Amino acid sequence: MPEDKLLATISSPDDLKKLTLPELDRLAAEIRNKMIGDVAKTGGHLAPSLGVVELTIALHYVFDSPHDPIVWDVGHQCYVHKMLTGRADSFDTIRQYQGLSGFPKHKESEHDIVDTGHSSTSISFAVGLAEAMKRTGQTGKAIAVIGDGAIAAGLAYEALNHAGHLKSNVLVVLNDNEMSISPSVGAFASYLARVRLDPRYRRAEEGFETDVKRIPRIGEKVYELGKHVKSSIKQMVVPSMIFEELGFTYVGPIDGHNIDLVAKNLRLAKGINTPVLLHVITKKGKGYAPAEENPNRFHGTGSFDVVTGLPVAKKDAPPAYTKVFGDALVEMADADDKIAAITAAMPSGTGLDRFASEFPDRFFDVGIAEQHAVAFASALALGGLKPVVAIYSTFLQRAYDQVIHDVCLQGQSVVLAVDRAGLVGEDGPTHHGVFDLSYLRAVPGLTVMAPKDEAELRDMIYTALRMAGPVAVRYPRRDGLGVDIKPAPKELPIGQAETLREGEDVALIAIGTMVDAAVRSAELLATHEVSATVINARFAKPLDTRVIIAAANKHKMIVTLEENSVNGGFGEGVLSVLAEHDIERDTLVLGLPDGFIEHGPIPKLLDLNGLSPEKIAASVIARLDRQKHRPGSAAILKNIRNAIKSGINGSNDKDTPRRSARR
Ligand SMILES: Cc1ncc(C[n+]2csc(CCOP(=O)(O)OP(=O)(O)O)c2C)c(N)n1
Repeated sequence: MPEDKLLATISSPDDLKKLTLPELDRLAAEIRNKMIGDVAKTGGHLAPSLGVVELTIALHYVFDSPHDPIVWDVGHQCYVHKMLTGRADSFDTIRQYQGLSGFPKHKESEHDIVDTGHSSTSISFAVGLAEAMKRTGQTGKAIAVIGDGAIAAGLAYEALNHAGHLKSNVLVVLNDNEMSISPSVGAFASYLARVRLDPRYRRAEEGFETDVKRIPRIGEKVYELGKHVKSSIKQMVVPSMIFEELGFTYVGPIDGHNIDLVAKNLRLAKGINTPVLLHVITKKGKGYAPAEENPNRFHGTGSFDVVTGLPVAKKDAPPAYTKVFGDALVEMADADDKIAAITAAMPSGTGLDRFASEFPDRFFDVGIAEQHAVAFASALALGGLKPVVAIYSTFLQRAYDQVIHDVCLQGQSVVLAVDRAGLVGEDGPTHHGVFDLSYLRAVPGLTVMAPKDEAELRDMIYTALRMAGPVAVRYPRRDGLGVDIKPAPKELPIGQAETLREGEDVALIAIGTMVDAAVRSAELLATHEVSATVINARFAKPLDTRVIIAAANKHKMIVTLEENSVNGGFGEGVLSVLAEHDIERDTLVLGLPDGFIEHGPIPKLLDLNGLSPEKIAASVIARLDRQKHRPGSAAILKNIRNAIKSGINGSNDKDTPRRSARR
């Protein structure tokens, strides 16, 4: 096992530039070793980062970050970059609460140009930076590093198209490992495979280089000058060299694990001030056998045993919501051959892998293309199928216009299975799904539901598939509560809430994950002589107006609870029902604050943001006391105030977005 001798000497990319080529190779081994050891404990995006060790070293060796801004697409492969830019010492805190983020984060380092987590934005950023730098007299080359999965998304293509038009000074490094999370799909992936394998192309490239270089004295110079000619030769022999057509000088494909070769080609690219695309071939998981053999599992892994590569055994837990969804859909599709399932490059993440293997003819992986996934689903519905699109809440944001324009305006019966709704934990602000109740509630004609437990999720999917019109079901990235799942799913009445507990003083009206929290807070409140009604709203749209009004009339206070931003969320919906009916009642809207929430364990983040049962109870009692609805002893009040104070301080850990410097 290599020691971290060389890595210990690197506190910035400048230190890297002092090393010799053999030392760079040794450094690569040290980085791999440290990354595997640390991620085995913290979990994280191991395979993508193992695949770019040499590429990252070569980039920082040749370019001057941040003068030459490097934008990492998605950002899940940035671990080596973090280690080379002064964060090797704290790398073992990655993804831990208040530790390093698992994604680029500007507040951590000036080398992290943008905070990312969603795919296919890097070329847009590189082009924008290049154009801004040009107009503000800054030198430097803007670089985007993008994978073969992410480059197939519409957004990346739009940026390539624009870069070619502007002739921007950008370098796009295409990190081609033939994998998205699962193997890359689609015609573009097949195209890249043809480029990789085309022997005519390889012969042409090697022949051009060696033939020209052999010309005595002037060979090297002609080779340099002939870079553009070389591209044209490729165009003649490789069918439709798409990047050249878009205005890029195409270089490659080259072995991305050969630091010398990558550095040489990066230097070539550095000398060209129009768009260049360098195509590097890498192996996902490179250098760690279990990750090379199973790059899908090691794309994003929990903690594991370094020797065996096996996950650290988890205690027996109820099935995750995602699994319950996947199994329910298989069961329902078995009985109804009109049901089709769609994923945007996440068959296993969304639990659709079982559906894919059992009904391959009705399963569509569209690649990282959420917009297309939703519009395509609408068309499947138009054609008579019953499409279910499973997308994480945070990634559905990208398809918002398709939800409005292509599904709801058309009134198509599409089921949006909105996974990872709520806080997601260690992936942090780019991945928390805390806006969907707000953005979906605004769409006319869309029914929006959230289950209180895994059994209700199954009922909701069943209900959604039986109703006419568009419907979204949002559920969390969490294990279920361990409730019984009845043999037959039941159809739920649309727009009807369910009362779980009757009380006198306050009504806790909760949706989704917050229903369980409300039940527990009601138990805590009872110990403080506050009797609480608990209502499972089930629907964020349509709201159960009748139940809300009755609750407001019966109780001193209405409390709404949601694992979503309070801005435009469920609670605001309830408030507008009260306002509409001229009901004046004390209200408390509990949810996530107006801010981006950092990474950390879900229970901790919930507690910090006042959404644990204890904090909910404390907030309720404090408000009741303020309103003099409850006598409240001084001691209780003091405890409550302290609890709330620490909650508020904790939740101030929110991420404040950086403002662009105005010069
Ligand atoms: C908009 C969006 N959709 C889905 C994802 C989930 N996701 C993260 S990485 C990834 C695969 C990226 O593949 P590729 O670009 O080839 O990079 P690799 O992981 O192979 O290095 C996906 C689908 C995302 N981050 N953003």
